[in-house]
Amino acid sequence: MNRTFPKTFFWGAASSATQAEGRKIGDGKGENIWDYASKEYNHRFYDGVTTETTSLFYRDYQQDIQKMQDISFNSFRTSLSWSRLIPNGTGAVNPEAVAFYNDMINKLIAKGVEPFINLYHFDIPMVLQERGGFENKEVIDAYKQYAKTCFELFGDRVKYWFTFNEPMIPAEAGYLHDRHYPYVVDFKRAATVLHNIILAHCEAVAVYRKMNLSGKIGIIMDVIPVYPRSQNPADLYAAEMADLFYTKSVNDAILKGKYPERLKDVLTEYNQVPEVTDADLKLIASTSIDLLGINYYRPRRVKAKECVPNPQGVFSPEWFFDEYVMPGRRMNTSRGIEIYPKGIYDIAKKIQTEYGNIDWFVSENGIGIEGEEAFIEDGMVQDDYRIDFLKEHLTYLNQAMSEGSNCLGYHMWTFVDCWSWGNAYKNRYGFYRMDLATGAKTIKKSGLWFKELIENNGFD
Ligand code: BGP
Repeated sequence: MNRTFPKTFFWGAASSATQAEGRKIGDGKGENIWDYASKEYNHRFYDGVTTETTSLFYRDYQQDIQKMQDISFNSFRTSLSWSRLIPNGTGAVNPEAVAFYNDMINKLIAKGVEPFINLYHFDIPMVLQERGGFENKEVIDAYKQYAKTCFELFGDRVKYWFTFNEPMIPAEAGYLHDRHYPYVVDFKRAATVLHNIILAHCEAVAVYRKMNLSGKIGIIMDVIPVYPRSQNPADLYAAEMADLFYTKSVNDAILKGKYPERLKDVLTEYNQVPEVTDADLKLIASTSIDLLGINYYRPRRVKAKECVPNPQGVFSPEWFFDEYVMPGRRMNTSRGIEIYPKGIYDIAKKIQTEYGNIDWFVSENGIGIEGEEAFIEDGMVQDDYRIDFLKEHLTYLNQAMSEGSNCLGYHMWTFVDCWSWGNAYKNRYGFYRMDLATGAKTIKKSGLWFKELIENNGFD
């Protein structure tokens, strides 16, 4: 084997409740913003496909967990659905949800698949969104109670907990870029949501620490490494700003316990500082995590802003930089993003040099492809492009590890093709193909390759 990994390395895939579970009549699940928005704003969703069309994990989880064992996973990340567990956001717990998650966790452990459990994957209960969502500080308390309930119910068996998936996204996509419900476009409100999500993370970590459970707790971040077009000061400034707003803001708060001074300066200059109290800053400063998940899909190529933004318009990080597609780069045309395997190495190095070389793992990485049915031969998707994608990224990851990066595992997005927030089932990501008409789940060539990789703990 040219590339080998430590014996304890976690191999598996990631998924999330809303994207995979689906519902059953009478299962007691409450509505979350996606159930609501995909119905009420149906035109915004690809082909109008709602959260009702999923890969049916709620129904099939026992067979699905068997499938994980079939391809030798030793770990799997998914999220708990807040609106399934506590349908009104606060208060009574749904017994069917408790039974389901208990059995899911027990079955995973029985099959040798370590459950990595995330508490929140973009899916706030609708009743709490109606009370202002994460703009309202009371929701932090509701989240804290929800986290406590989860730790009490499952903390004896779950050893790897995550408070949020991609904390930036609900703020950015929901309050600035008009992609997620409630479709607001207002920087200060977005910053408030992000700040409150960070506080909710800190509160959940504090609850977990207080309970003296034996596991680890962390958070999952989306990191888009930024590359300037040139070393010219204007391009470098653009890159600095893109990184500051979209990555450093959250990373520093979570991993260094404070927001970057530079961010404060810029926001003060533009009168965009959200309300932040001394108690908030103290809480952030006193919180530390055990394990970091990193979702990596693409780089951000950045150049100096070409047009001066309208000062009357909505303030945005995009006032400071333009993104561009670098000529000659390999693109995933289904998603319109560059494929840049070295990005994973650059992230690992940054964690090593700037963030104390904390234990981390790749919590998502993958390639979404439109029209995968065209690659079916002999009943199997021949996804050699996915195998190449995996090999290239794992090669860079392996190199970073050989240089001292504390990476503990790799989870591909995703296990079975699942529903996506933006494109429903257009782009397929899974090791297993989901046939939406029949509900059949069939392994792809990449799934077989991954099994071999896990069994050899490496590849050539
Ligand atoms: C990540 C999300 C996942 C998943 C993935 C694929 O950012 O955490 O939930 O959706 O992106 O992206 P998309 O669904 O947009 O193709």
